[in-house]
Amino acid sequence: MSTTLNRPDSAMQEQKKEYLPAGYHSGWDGWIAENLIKGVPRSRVQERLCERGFGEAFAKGRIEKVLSDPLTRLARRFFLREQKYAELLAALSYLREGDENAGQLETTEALDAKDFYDRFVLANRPVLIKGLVRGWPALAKWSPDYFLQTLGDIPIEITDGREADTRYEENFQQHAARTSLSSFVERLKQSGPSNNFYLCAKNDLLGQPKSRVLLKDFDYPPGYLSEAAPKSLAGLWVGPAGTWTALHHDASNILFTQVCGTKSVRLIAPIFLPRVYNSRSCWSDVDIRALDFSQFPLMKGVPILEALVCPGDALLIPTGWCHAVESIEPSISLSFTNFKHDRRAHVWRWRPGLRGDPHEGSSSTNADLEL
Ligand SMILES: O=C(O)CCC(=O)C(=O)O
Repeated sequence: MSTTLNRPDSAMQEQKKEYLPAGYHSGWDGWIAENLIKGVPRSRVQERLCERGFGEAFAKGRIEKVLSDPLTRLARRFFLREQKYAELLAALSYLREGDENAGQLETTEALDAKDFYDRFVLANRPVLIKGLVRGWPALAKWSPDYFLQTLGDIPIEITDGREADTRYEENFQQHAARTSLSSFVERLKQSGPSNNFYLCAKNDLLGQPKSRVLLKDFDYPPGYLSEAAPKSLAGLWVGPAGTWTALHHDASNILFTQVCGTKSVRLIAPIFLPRVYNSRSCWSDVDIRALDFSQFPLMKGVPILEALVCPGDALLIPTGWCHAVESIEPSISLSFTNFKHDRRAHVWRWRPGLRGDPHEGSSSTNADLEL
């Protein structure tokens, strides 16, 4: 039997050459889809096609064809939903902009765990708690040399070659580099201010068996964090002055503590997310150190809070708050996400998994679309 006879009718039909009028190229299909997805009435789209010299029947048919594509319908549904939330956040952000306290970071010398949760964590407000962890032995003991003496010359993973790549944060995997603790320590000693290499929280140094000894040098501030979480899950950051973690948001609350050196943390509330050009995953396109309003006009008026986090200080970076972190001095920090309340109250996801199977006879996009 020949393969041609085996081929289903639909496949044979797909092979038929489609009639397209002169001047109609594939870009027009994309143009139709984009307009329909954004909610332009189909009559307006048809009108424009006719103005461009395409016949009415052809224009109508082409719009139907694009509309019947499940991807167009799916994109329209997502676009409308996103538009709604983005508009709401933008409106709230302009309200907040008018609040004269919006740029003020609350700083306190003492805060008990109840107030920490009631006034800040649950209110999604950042707070700098001066000296919260000043009693940690780590403050007196830790330095790159101390790590080397204590752990020996173990293999570690750092990020390297960051200065040659403006997207070093997203391209994290490409910058992950194996090295030895002794080389890293030597490099830190030789280095002036640099953003080229950095031992970032994903390094798992504290997870290594030899590092157990370091875990004795810090404790969770009483009542602040869940004791059920092993201390080895804390994020360890070690780098020279000049490291720069670009503006991004995380998907949980963070208690950010400073062991050595000073860091500057800039913070932007989550309602400003539609105005920070968060075009890639959790990253913003904006360089908050050198704001360019001609390139990023929506940033005008966005309140930016700034915290100088010194050894012994702790900063609550509440969930969803964008932040950018600069080391003013050679620095060691620890960050924690094991908050005491229900994870649903602060851990969120923006990359959903595979959706459930479709029901027979349904299209994945047959929801209430008003097209
Ligand atoms: O300390 C840094 O460089 C970055 C810290 C940070 O962004 C975080 O803990 O989410």
